[in-house]
Amino acid sequence: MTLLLPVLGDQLSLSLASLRGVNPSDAVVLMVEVVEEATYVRHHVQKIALVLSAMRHHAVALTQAGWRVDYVRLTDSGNTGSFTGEVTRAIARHHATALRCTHPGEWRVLAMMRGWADQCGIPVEILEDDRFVCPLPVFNTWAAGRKQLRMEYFYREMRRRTGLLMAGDQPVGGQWNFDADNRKPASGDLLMPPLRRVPPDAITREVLALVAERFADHPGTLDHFAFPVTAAEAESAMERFIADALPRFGDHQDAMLQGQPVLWHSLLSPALNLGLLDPLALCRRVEAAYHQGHAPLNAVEGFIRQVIGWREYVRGIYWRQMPGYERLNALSATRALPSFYWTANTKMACVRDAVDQTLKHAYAHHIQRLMVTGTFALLAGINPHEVHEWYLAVYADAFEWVELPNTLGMSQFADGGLLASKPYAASGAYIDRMSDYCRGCHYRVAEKTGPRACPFNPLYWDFLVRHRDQLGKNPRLGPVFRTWDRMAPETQAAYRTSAAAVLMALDRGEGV
Ligand code: FAD
Ligand code: DLZ
Ligand code: SF4
Repeated sequence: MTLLLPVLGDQLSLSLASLRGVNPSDAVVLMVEVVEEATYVRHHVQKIALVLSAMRHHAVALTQAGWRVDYVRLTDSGNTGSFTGEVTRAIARHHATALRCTHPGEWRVLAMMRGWADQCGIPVEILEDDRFVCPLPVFNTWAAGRKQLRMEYFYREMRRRTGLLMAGDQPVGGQWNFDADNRKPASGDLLMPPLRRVPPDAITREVLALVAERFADHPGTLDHFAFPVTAAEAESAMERFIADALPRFGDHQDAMLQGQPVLWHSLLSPALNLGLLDPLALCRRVEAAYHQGHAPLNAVEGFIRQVIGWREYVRGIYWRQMPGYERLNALSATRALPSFYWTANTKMACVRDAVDQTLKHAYAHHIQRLMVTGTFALLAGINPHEVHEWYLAVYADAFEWVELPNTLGMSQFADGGLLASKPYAASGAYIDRMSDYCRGCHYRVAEKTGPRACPFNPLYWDFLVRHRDQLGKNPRLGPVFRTWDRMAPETQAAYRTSAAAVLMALDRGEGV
């Protein structure tokens, strides 16, 4: 009997469910580099390099742990280019009698796996991916019968479930959430934490050369590649984050500064999503930093909430709502994604900086994704499916289970409010408050209308008025619509004319 154990590019954990309890002498681990996974959306070159390099390092680690690993490289002759093609070839190569898989991170791949039994004629077992804190049945039980699925209540369940920052059945510090302390802007004269870069080793350098050659027409540059590609490197990146940045993570979580891509963020999402870092172990380490007096509660609680709250919650939403979720477009947004999302060629300093660093680093922090590129797309009525494909392509940490609910639900309100209680719409004043972008911008954030007005300003009002039928009854937006109603008709008309000029420029491909 030979058991074939496919391990996908984001299943790089030695304790993966499908490997546990298996005798290595009865099994072959299959890892495949396939062109379909790099091209089903045009992934950023650094993302492809990250996955392939981490896979090659993981194959070494598995071999050292006693596993027989069949590793198919992108360049191997006969490589069919798809998971199904490579699984079929491997079954024949090893005379495999059964397949044992761990639940993948994408509906598309789950559908593929479910087809393998019929296509290949051997039994396929798909085990729950227990690298997450919340098993999917637990999420579904929590969600069942609730009208609104709000993250905050789910998060409290996860605090109780894990015991993180709990004193008995009460939250440490007497509050579940310290976000009110976490909205401070930052200034360039603050001492920044040092950049946590990992220099590429020989395996990564070989992959970088391969990706440069094979995927030259994909977005992004490879020059700044510096992601951890092994569990040991991820652990050391975690320790450096805790030492240097965690204490101020909370204070400046929403801040943005020109030319500063990371600030006090952890940059750990790629390692977490590939499986190089365990989310619960990371949170326990961060909690220990609080108990040791190294980091304040607002920082530690804020960080833990992102990981056991948001990260687990969006995964639950994804699997509960798929496959239909991907096609939702509650606001009927149809405009094409502007070309500057791929080039950074825009006069809007905020969008230019966010896209430019995305192309250079395959990374932008949450507020840049949500309130700069995301809010602009929302206000401009960009087709949410195109927005989704952009986020899935350009970020090193983008896997559909986490990217789709964040983009389609949180950022674009395309699920009509299942995930967010109101759209993340904002005028330029928000970006001005939280960043230094506006100082260096062609546009003037204080101008509300006219050719030099910050485009976010007229688009904000135009968006709300365009969607008044759907949003007018939202209690959180009542005061905003009342402000609009109190405006003089000429002011309202000026907003709408300025917004129309921006939208027309987008439609004509003239850029903004
Ligand atoms: P930190 O700010 O240091 O946060 C710590 C960790 O918390 C992150 O590493 C991440 O694992 C988790 N986290 C924080 N916010 C979220 C969130 N909203 N959802 C899930 N996990 C969260 N995150 C991804 O991992 N992959 C994606 O493809 C992705 N796409 C996004 C698309 C949009 C439109 C938006 C608004 C957010 C998206 N996020 C995504 C969430 C968040 O922006 C990133 O997790 C975060 O920026 C990663 O950087 P970091 O590791 O420095 O995070
Ligand atoms: C993203 C990605 C890329 C670029 N390449 C591969 C690959 O060659 N082999 C592989 O096993 N996985 C790759 N991945 C990750 C998969 O796309 C990911 O496992 C699925 O989308 C499920 O989340
Ligand atoms: Fe962005 Fe408007 Fe500020 Fe320019 S003025 S940086 S477009 S918010």
